[in-house]
Amino acid sequence: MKKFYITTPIFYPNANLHLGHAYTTTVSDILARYHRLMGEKTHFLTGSDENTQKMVDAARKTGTDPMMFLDDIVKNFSVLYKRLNISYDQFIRTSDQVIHWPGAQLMWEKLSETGDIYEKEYEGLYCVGHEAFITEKDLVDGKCPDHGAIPERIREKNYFFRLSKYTEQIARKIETDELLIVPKTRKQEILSFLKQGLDDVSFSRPRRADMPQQLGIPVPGDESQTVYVWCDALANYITALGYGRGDGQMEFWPADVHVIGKDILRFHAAIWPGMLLSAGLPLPKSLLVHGFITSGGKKMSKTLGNVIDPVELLDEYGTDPVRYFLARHISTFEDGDITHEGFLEAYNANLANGLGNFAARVMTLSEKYIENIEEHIGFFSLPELKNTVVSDATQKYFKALDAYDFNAAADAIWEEIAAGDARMQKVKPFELVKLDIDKAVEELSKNFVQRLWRIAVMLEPIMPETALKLKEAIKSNKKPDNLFPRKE
Ligand code: ME8
Repeated sequence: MKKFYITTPIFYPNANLHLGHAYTTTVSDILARYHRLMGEKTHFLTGSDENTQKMVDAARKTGTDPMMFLDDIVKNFSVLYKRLNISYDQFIRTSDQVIHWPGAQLMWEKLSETGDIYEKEYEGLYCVGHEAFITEKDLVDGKCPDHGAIPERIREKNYFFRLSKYTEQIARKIETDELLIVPKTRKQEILSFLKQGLDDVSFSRPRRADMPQQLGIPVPGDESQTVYVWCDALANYITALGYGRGDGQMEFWPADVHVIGKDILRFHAAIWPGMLLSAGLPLPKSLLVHGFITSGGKKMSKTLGNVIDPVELLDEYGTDPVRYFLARHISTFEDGDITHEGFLEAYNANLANGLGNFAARVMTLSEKYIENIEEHIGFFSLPELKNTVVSDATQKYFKALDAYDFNAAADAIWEEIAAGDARMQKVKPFELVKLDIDKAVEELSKNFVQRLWRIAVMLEPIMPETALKLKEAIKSNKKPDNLFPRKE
C-alpha cells in the first residue's frame, strides 16, 4: 500500500493561532484527505513547539504560570483544528518527555558521533522572536525588522553544529529535486543562499534559570546546556514516528511533504537536511513553501487594525466556506490577500449562487423525475474518477492537487459547476417540465445528477462536510437544505 506522510510546522504556543496558521493547517489537511481518499496509508502530523523562551516570556507578561499558560494555548490549538475540521492523525508536543525527548537526544548523539558537534565561545545577537541568532546586517534602527524588538547581545559557551560541511551535498539534492522544493521560486531562493556557503549553527544554549524544568531538552552529557529549540523542533518530524523509542522503526519516514510558510524555508531546506545527513537518515521528499496572508495588501497587525481572526470567520460563515476561501482565493505560492468584503463577495458568488444554487436546481429535478436513483447514477469514488477521467476539468483537478496547487484544483471544480450551469441555460429543463415530457427531463436530470456527484467527489478534500451532504442528498434523492444561505 502506498504511504503518504505529511506534516505542518509545529507552531509556537506563545499566543493563539491566527489565520496564517489556519492556512497552513487547512491546506495540509486538504492534501492529507486527498491522499487518504486515493487509498494511500496516510499519516498527518501537527503539533506545538514548546521548549521556547518566547512562550515563557509571554506567560510572564500575563502573570500566568508558564506551564498553565502553555496548556491553555495548546488546548486552543485543538479547538481551532476541530472547527476547521482538521483530520490530523497525531499531535506532538515537544515538552513530551516520553514521545519527543529521547529521539531529540538520540539525534544529538548521532550528530556528535559523526563529529559534527563542537564547543565554542560565542558572541552574537539573539532574537527571541526568531528563536535564532541574527546579524548586525539584519537590523533596522537597531531592531529586528520582523519582530520590532532589540535583540539580546549574548556571550556564552555553545555547542555548534558543523552545518557548513553539508552545503554542497544539500545543494545537489535540491538542484536535482531529490529534495523537491515547491514552488520553483523558493528552490531558486534557497539555492542562491546555499551558493554563499552555510555557516555552522549554534545548537545549544545555557539552561536559563527562569525556564521551567519541564521545558528545554538537556544536552546529552552536559546538563548545564539545553538543545537549541530549532534543533529539537525539527526533530519532531521523526520523534513523532518513533525515532529514539520503542523499536525506533519509522514506517512513514521519509516524509512526502513538509508544508511550511516562506519564513522558515532556511530551517527546513538547510539545517534540517544537514541534520539528517549527519545522522545518516534519508531526507524528506518535498517541501511545500507557501506565501504569507496579508489583509488589504498589508501585513496583519494589531496597530493597523486589519487582523482577521479565523474564529470570527468560522462563527460568521462556518467551516467549509472558510476552507473554501483559503483553498481557492489565497494564492498558494505567493502572498495572498484577504478582506472581509472579498470573503463576502466570494461566498455569495461561488457558494450561495454557484455551488448552492446549482445543487438545489439539480436536486429539484432529480427528486421529481428520477426513480430508483441508484440504478442510474454511478456512485464512484475519487480513485475511480481519476481512472476514468471524464473532462478537462477533472484532469486539471488531479494534476493540480499532485502539484500542491490548491487554487487550480478548486478552480477546476468551479469549472465543472460553470459547465453545469451553462448546460442548464442551454437545455432549459425547467421549461421542458412545463411541456410535460417527463422522459426527456428524466434523461437530462440523470446527466445533471451525475455531474453533481462528480463535483461532490472532487469537493471532498476541500469541503468534506458539504461533499457528504451532497452525496447523501443524491443517494436519498432529496434536495438538501439550503447549503449556503445568502449573506448581506
Ligand atoms: O516558526 N500567512 O512557529 P510559528 C501564512 N515553531 N502563514 C503564516 C503566517 C501568515 N501571515 N504567519 C504564520 C515556527 N504562518 C516554529 C516552527 S517547525 C519544526 C517549527 C504560518 O508559530 C506559516 O506556516 O511562528 C509559518 O511558517 C508558520 O506559521 C510559523 O509558525
